[in-house]
This record gives sequence, structure tokens and C-alpha cells, in this order.
Amino acid sequence: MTQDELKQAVARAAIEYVIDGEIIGVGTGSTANFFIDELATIKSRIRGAVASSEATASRLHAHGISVYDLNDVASMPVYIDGADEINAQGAMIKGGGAALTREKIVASVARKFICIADGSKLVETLGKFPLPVEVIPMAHACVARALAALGGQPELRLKDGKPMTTDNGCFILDVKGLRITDPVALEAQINNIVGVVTVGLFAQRGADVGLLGTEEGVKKIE
Ligand code: ABF
Repeated sequence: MTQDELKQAVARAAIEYVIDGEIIGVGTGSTANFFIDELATIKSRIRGAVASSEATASRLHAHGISVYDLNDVASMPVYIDGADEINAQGAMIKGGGAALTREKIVASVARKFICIADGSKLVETLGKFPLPVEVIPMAHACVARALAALGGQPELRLKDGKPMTTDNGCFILDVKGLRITDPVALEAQINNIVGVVTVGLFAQRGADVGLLGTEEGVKKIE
């Protein structure tokens, strides 16, 4: 199976977690896009969705799915999103798609986080994928120094030769060289650096269920 077929399989499997008559939180990225396309096939069963990025909102709109402002939604049963890495405990690295802050906010309002990914994202120790950290633009250099002091090698993410700007008007530092043995502690530590908006470690609030696409079928971790 191709990687896209594995992503499609988990996207389809995630439909079983959608609750009729409710609002669903929807993540960002290619796996989340497959999920949005599946969601469109059952759109009459849901009230609508909250999007974790402008790109996801556009795709939901294109399918005729109502997109709610998070400020108008007090709670939602489920948030479904991809990941760049996930471990067996459900801790994740996210943010390769630069939507980490909105993803973390929407996930925080959901009662259950379902992570969908192809099996290659399952790792024993997080950190091979560079850890994204969203930062306030004026602070990128001082935050980079603080991340280097933690043992990482931060690099400012560029697009067309300029710092890439997120949906929130901020920058991203991608931190290589971290072997993350205690993701909960490192998440708290990086969150504490002045100038950091969000760290792409989702460990304090990790995935409740992971659906991983493998050649042997969809594997579930919870
Ligand atoms: C989002 O999309 C992210 O937080 C993660 O960076 C990325 C995963 O992308 P894909 O599904 O394309 O591998 O969920």
C-alpha cells in the first residue's frame, strides 16, 4: 500500500469516532485532509466543525460543512488530527504543517483526541522529527538561544527565503537534535521560555486514541 492509501485507511477508520449531531474538531495536514473528505460523506449527520487552520477551514467550506468559531463552542466530544511522530503513550510531535498553536487550542476544548497517522509515525523515542516551536517574531533569536541551551539545534523555518509566517502572524523554529525521553517535562520547560507561543510537543494532553495505518490494517493504540 502507498503512504496515501495508509492515510486514507485511518481517515476512514476515524469516522467511527464522529458523534452524530455534534461539532467535531478537525486538524491540519494531508492525513487530516483525507479525513475531511471522508467527513463530507456523512456531513448531514454532524452540526459542523471547528478548524485548526485556514487551510482546513477552506477545505471544510468547500465540502459544504459548517465551520464554527471556537469562541462559540463551549465543548466538543472529539478532535481528530494527524501527527509528525507519536509514541506508544500517545505523546506526539506536531507542527510540521505550522498549525500547532491552533491545533493545541482546539484539542484542549475536545474531550477526546484521536490521532490518525500512517504507521511510519510511530516511534519509541520522540525527537528524530525536528520539534517545531512557534515564537513571537521579535523573540526568535533569544528563544533560539534558550533552545540551544537545552541541547537542541534550532533553525528558523523559511519560505521563499523569508521567515515563514503562521496563521497567527508568528514564526517557527524547528529544533533538531533533541532526544525527548520525558515529553511532559520538556513541554512544560519550553512553554516557560518567554517568547514561545506554543511548543509542538503534545504530551501533557496527548492522544487518547492513535489509529495507525499499517500493511496489516489499522492498528489502534490507547
Ligand atoms: C498536522 O499535520 C500536524 O501537526 C503535523 O505537523 C502534520 C502531519 O501531517 P501529515 O498528515 O501530512 O503527515 O496534523
